[in-house]
Amino acid sequence: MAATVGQTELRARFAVSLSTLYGTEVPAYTTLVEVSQEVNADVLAQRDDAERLGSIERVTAERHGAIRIGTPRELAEVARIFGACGMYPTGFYDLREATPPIPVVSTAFRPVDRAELASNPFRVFTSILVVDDRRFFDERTERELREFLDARTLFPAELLDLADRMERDGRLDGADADRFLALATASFELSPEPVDRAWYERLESISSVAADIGGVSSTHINHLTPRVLDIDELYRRMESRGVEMIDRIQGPPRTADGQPDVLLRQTSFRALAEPRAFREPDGSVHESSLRVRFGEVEQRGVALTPKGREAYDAHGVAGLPDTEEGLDAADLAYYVRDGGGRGALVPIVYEDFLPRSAAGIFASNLTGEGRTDASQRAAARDAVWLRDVLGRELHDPYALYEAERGS
Ligand code: OOG
Ligand code: NI
Repeated sequence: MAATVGQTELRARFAVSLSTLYGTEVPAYTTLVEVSQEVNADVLAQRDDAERLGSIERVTAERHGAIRIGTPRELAEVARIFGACGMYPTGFYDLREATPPIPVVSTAFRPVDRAELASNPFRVFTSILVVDDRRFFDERTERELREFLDARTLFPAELLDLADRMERDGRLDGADADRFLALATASFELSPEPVDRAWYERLESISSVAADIGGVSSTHINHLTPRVLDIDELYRRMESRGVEMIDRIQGPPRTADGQPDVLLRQTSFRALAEPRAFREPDGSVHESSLRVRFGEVEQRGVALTPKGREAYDAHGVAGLPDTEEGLDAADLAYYVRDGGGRGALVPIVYEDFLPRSAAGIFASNLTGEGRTDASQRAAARDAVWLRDVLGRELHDPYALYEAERGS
């Protein structure tokens, strides 16, 4: 019998395949991965507790990607492709509430079981444009956006069929798995198709994220993010290699030695100018460039309970005790008791995203402030809307952490 491929292996290979693609498209990403691995090797050599928040195998393979899409149909298709890889929609983020506001709502596709996360935690932050939000788009722009988006096909039928078979059977034979990976990876490649300049610029004057989604006829990975065990050290080493980083690390500040890391810290290098073809109003095609895609890196800490998160949102880390025992005793962070005895605690790593940091990541790479009219009507979007569009369960991150803690 020919070897078959299961969902865990497919997910791991998908992460590698996208990483290889992105490295050829955005070479500075490869530098980021190399420097992350150097930092991780150094931390592993220096600190006994280096693997407390995940094995070095997990952390070395760990990536998250970000994609941006336009319609409910596209979102439902993406859910099938990621579903084939054992990645399920988790969490609802409304970036329209951010400063500056971004006309998208988002979820993250990721494994939800601890064993699957340990094998390969690949996750993809996925944003969908809210075309009917009048604060961004007037009636005419909404209509034109819908027309443009409805006319495009992001994912070939063959890919979606393979995805459905994988989800149904839990396995694909080797050749089908190869085909799935080739088609899925190609779907997220930057397209050489010329961009209609007038249309793109019209959207860009409203929001550069809207232009990145609705101004082009395909989707692409916006960034890919390795995980690092010391993000401050990573930041210094990237700058000393001459890679210009955004001016800060998003999320909680660095903690003192021995103090627990919480949630998620992230930083990125600035979007680079990439050559893109543009079609001018007179029909001629010219090579120009766009700054849209970048590289990001992250350091993960313990997941906070709703109560811990409330304290963090109100007062930052100053609102939290500075020991694991303190966090656990006040039920502010998630730990499981180590079966090995003596009541030792094992932290449950934060597997999700932070809307404020996400907004910062979006904002740091916008080409302009954009234009909104706060007096106009917002479009209703919430977790229930998202679940209905997905046609599948939308996982609640807190429920997953609670279940794992066994409380
Ligand atoms: C997504 C930004 C959010 C993160 O790590 O918080 C994100 C995007 O730029 O499309 O990836
Ligand atoms: Ni990201």
